[in-house]
Amino acid sequence: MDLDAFFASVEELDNPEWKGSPLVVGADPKMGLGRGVVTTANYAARKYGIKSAMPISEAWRRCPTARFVRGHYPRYTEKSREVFDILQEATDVIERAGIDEAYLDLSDKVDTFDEAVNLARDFQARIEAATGLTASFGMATSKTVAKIASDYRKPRGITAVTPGTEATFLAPLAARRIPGVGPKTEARLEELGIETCADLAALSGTRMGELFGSWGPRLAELARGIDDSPLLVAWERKSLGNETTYAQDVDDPRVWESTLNALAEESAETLQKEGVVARTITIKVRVTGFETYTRGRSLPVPVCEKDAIARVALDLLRENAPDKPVRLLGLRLTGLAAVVRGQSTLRAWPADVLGELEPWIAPQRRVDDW
Ligand code: TTP
Ligand code: MG
Repeated sequence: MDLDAFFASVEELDNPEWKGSPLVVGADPKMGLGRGVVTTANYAARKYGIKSAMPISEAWRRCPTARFVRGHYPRYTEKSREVFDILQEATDVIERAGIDEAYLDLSDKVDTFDEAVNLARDFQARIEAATGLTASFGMATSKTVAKIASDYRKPRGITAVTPGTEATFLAPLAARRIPGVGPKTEARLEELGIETCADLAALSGTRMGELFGSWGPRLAELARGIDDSPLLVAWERKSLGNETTYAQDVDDPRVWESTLNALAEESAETLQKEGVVARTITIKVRVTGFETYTRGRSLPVPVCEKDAIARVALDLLRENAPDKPVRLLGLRLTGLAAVVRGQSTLRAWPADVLGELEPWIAPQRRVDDW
């Protein structure tokens, strides 16, 4: 499930007189001189080619008469929760994949794809009646294909990709639609003249490895609709982590780094023992004089490997390098999810994919509930 033009739809809901005319949620366009980007746009604004992540100045040039509004995030969170409550009534095997998207495992609820389509219609009606928002659904045998299918006929779309037809469904679609393909891979695809999933699927695993490194063979499988990644459902614990206090304040960055590495290793061990993955990584730094700050980053793909956790932690530390000796370093993981019905073990995502998927999540924010 993925909600249609989510933030813009909430704005229309709260301001019914805006409905149907172009609406852009994002930075202030300042008559075309504004900086910042489009967060999302309603479907009327998309007719002008306005889309998420486009510079706000370009959106303004494309449609100066559009209504431009700043986002109201607490309200979006509230509406998101209302939608998830409805989905939760039907199944508890549900992965919350973002503020407006979720994966539901319906294997125990339906026997055929026809029944799944009926269930999706039912969900759509209940969501719209209860929240005033519209949603699109994709049904398939895997998360990747279901996600692409949910986007296939928006808004209010329902698309079922029956077993065995995955590769045929994907074949004509743009390769960049594959979840995990970010700006870096997209540029590489363009360079190589690869446009569709069929183009990608035609390449051998070996060739894909040569072209895209460790992510290549996986990308080729995804392009054929092969994906055994399991659902990740919320875990009972909210966070885990640990911290180290130095006997004497330390001003050597190499020591800080080895501390964070050790903390990452401990956390990774716990995660793996419990079969859990984490989406958000936060570091805590206390410098001489007890001044303390935390910095966190959310990843688009939850992780459980030591290297991935350490890499984010070290990046956060380097970007916020302490200017005084350090008394304490901590590492905390939140957004914890358990792997359901292990169809497979979790795949280790290559570091370049983790890095490249990051952009739209605000790269830095304070995490207050350490
Ligand atoms: P999406 O589901 O990608 O977009 P959408 O719901 O607005 O439109 P669609 O009908 O195509 O699904 O993202 C959900 C919300 O997340 C979106 O309303 C705004 C926010 N968002 C960002 O903040 N930055 C981004 O780059 C994107 C793509 C979305
Ligand atoms: Mg959406």
